[in-house]
Amino acid sequence: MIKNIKIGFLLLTSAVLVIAGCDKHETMGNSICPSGTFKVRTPLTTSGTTVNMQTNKLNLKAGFTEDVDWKLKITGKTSGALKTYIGRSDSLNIDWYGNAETDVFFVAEDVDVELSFDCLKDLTAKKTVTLSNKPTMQAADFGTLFNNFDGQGFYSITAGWGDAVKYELRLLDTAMTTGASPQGGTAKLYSGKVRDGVTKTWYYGGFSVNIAAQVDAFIAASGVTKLEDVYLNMYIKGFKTECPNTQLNMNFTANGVKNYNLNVDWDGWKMVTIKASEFLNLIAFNDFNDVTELGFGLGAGPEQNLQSKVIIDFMILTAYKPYKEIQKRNY
Ligand SMILES: [Ca+2]
Repeated sequence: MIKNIKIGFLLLTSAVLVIAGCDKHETMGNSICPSGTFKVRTPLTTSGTTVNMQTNKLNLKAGFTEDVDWKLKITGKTSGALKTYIGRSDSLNIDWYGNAETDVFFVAEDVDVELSFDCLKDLTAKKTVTLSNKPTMQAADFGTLFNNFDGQGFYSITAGWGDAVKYELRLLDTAMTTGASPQGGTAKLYSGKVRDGVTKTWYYGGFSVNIAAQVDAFIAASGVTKLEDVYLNMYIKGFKTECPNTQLNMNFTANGVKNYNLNVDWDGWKMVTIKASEFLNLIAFNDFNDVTELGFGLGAGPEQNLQSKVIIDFMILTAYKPYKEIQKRNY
């Protein structure tokens, strides 16, 4: 943590220096480029050439003879996922847990690790590391995962769905070869379509998932129970063009039910984050500890329709901040 603060301070310092360095007509203060005697004291090293990112982190180290502006870039050769660290110091020692700064996540793949310096292009160093498994420590570290539909997490439907006489209903795992979730692999499809093809409707059906164990795990890890500190994050794929007016209802059940209606008025994947306190209460409850179920309802809104469809993936609870903000941490 101290290291992160230090890196943050160094970044700020470098930003000021970079701004100062933009004036080409005058030299103000010290140059950001290292001196002529600058050398790489310890070349870039990785903690392994093959790392199981389900059980391990990747450590990256290098040392220099003086403070220098450096950039360390990790690129997934298959996924295209990216993580960048920048700093100004005379050494670096980074533990990477596999998180990405992009919407695309790292998978089991080779990654390029590239260390470069602003003023010294010829000193760029590159290593390739094989991730023998898709990184998963990030999920545990960043929040409590309900499910990614790829074998991690927990998802048990306790009740419901809809009227199969009136509606053609689908609730299934879908392994997507094209247009896959940013989180990858399999995702969960919910769709409903009126069978007579003409009678528009408000609602196709709903069901609940028992999340008592995840709520316990989340509270044990974060200590958070206030609804305003709890964030529900998930990737949702919208089909605005194919199924306009799709509405997804989400609800938390404790000793009452709180609802959130989301109009899925976009095409493609998007990460949606909703604070638990933004769920409206039918019967008030204020302690997240009491929550036992997460429900989903598939309906229409703001107008009735003939067909609704969403695909969801990577439902994760986070404390204090949305997942996207936490994901940017300097791990
Ligand atoms: Ca998935």
